[in-house]
Amino acid sequence: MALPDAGLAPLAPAPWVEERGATLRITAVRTFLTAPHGCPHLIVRVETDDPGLYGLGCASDPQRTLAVRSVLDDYVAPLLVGRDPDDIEDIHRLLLNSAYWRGGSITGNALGGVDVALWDLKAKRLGAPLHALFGGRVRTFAEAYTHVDGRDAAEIADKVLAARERGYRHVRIQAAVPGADTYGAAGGGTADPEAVRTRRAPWDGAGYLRHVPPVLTRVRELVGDDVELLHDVHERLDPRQARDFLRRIEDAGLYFVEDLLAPEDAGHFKRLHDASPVPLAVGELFHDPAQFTALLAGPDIDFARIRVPTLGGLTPARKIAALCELRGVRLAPHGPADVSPVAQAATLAMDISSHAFGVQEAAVFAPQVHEVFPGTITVRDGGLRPHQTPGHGVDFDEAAARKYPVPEPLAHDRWALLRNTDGSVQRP
Ligand code: GCO
Ligand code: MG
Repeated sequence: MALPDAGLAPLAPAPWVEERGATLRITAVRTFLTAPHGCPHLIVRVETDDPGLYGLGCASDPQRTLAVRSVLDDYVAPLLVGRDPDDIEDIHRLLLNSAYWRGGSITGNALGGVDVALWDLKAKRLGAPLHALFGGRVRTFAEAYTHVDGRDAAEIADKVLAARERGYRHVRIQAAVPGADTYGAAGGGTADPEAVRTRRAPWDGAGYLRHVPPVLTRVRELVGDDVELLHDVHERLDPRQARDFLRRIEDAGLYFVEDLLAPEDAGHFKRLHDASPVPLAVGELFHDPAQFTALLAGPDIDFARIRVPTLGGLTPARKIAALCELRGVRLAPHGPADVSPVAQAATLAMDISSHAFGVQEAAVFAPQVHEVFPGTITVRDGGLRPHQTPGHGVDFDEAAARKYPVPEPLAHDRWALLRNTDGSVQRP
């Protein structure tokens, strides 16, 4: 698709463009697909008429990668070429409105990729690390958490203690339910890779309620109190089961339990939050800031699991972070391997400059990811530390990226195959 010539007036010029006269102009919005560790990443590069000055963002949605790329290539890029990259707030709202029917994760990730790239560009232009534009640091590092899972409490506890040895003070623990598909744990308790790939094991909600709480409690007994334990329910319980689960896990002393309910059942959080001392975290599935503001009014949650690309970038994410600070809710941004090192560094700029920050989910990236994304930030002593270089500090090596094409078929059935024991489909 041919982009408008940079010399052309932008399709949607800002009314103040004449006042300001000649400034930096966006000459191209380019997208790149790469999968250095198997998970598809969609990277956005906003280029300008200052050679060598560009911004990088991440629009990675492993479930709808090509749709997000089309939004960027076919709809967003033509609206941005010729515009001044400085007008981040104006561009964010203009792009949101340009779709008319606003919102959704595909639009969110597309706008998120552009938004992070524009913030990166602005910081580079000013010669400052990105967090300096957000009011500067309020902490030395951002506490990070890692994932462990296992088939029984002893195996999980050993992995928690090993993670503690590596410096982590926060560890997410997932327990396999024998014979059932369990999120984040060893393939539903089966060693059969084909059974894991085809998700032959069903989700068994009653079995999860019986099996997992005593395992979580036993892990706490085995590892002691010198480590924070987290658990992700992954939106698989209904409100009645969720109430029961909270009661059963009280003695595990969890730092938070995540996605206890699906976004569709978020109206039940208030009752659960009022009835239980167990801290609640939710939000990786939220693509509209209004989903957070509804829960922050109470507040009916304890942690906001913001996924910066999906929410539309740092512009909306930082507004939710500010509201969290004012409402006494903590940030626990999403950051597994489907969030690229570009998005992780951008999220870290928010974490390090927000008083609301609590803990950052931190993927452990394979060496080939570092090759594609020079400057990838890794966890050290249980925390993440931002670069002091201009921008978010992570670059993108196009040649290296081409070595890791996205595997076909891109449409995958990972979440479509999951069913309950009665054969009905189950949420991911
Ligand atoms: C988490 C998330 C992920 C999601 C993944 C979907 O808490 O890290 O639940 O594991 O499953 O991001 O693409
Ligand atoms: Mg999760």
